[in-house]
Amino acid sequence: MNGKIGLEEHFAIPETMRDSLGFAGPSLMTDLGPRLTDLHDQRLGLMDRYGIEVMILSLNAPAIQRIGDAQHAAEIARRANDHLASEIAKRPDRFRGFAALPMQDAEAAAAEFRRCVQELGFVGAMVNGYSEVGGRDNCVYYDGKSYWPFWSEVETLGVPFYLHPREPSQLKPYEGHPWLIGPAYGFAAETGLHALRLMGCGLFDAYPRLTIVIGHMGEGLTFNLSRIDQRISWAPAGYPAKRKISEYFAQNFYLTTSGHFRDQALINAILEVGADRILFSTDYPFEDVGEAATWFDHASISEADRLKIGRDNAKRLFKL
Ligand code: GRE
Ligand code: ZN
Repeated sequence: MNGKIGLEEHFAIPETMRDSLGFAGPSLMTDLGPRLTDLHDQRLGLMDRYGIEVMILSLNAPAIQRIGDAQHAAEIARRANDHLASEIAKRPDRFRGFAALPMQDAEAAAAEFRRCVQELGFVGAMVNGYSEVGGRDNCVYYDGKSYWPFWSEVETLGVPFYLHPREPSQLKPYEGHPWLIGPAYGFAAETGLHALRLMGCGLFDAYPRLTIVIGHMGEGLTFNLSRIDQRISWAPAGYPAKRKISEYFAQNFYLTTSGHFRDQALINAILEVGADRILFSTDYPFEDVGEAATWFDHASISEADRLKIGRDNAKRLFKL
């Protein structure tokens, strides 16, 4: 399929490059750096070859979210966003941008998001999970009340917020099993939990027009929605939100195919949330564009759904 749009597609700046190395496979390590910084050479070539018209670019992970000092986080986020804007300006027909946000300070994050949308023309934000505020022993999630004014601003801006994975905040359960921590499992467990916190705290009752995007075919949530809905009714301390998790998931969330190239998983997602809420992505350069695109182009779904997931949903959601 030609004309695909991808939206979990990463780049790095020198200040954030090393963040990605710990989780990349050995075959990636040697040229991950150049692949993260290059936009116009190898990356554009792969896009041409595999029918990707536009990539919405985002900073690598955890990057800004790992910086304990809020002011430093704001400074690096601004640098990354300005760099991205200047690169997009060279090929506005092929690249768009997601803002990196210094979530360590909710007010600064809202201000940077506004600047990125209104002045740099970005089409949303991508945030890499919880933020370390002051250090690793203070990992902050965004369902907290201090973030609600931030979410109000996001709703007003009217653009999506992509919640991207990072390693789990609590590593004790992974002790002795470091293979579980990264993209194999820990990323999805961490990100799925964060998404559930946002849904269950009532955030979408207060801001019903918020749009959250999650990657990796929904970080495991589509498979579990039904059981979560059923058993929340047993929660001894009650459940603070007004509606079922599956209702928020259907109305406030989109998911992408990033890094999860499997018909069975895609068809499960289509059955749970419908093809209108799923968007193609690769997760370049951690994943192979050719593998992602070749799988998607031949996945056992209808051609109508392929067009929606590959292109039309993104065009509508990001007003491209
Ligand atoms: C990702 O962006 O999802 C990612 C990383 C590092 C390793 C694997 C991976 O940031 O999928
Ligand atoms: Zn990613």
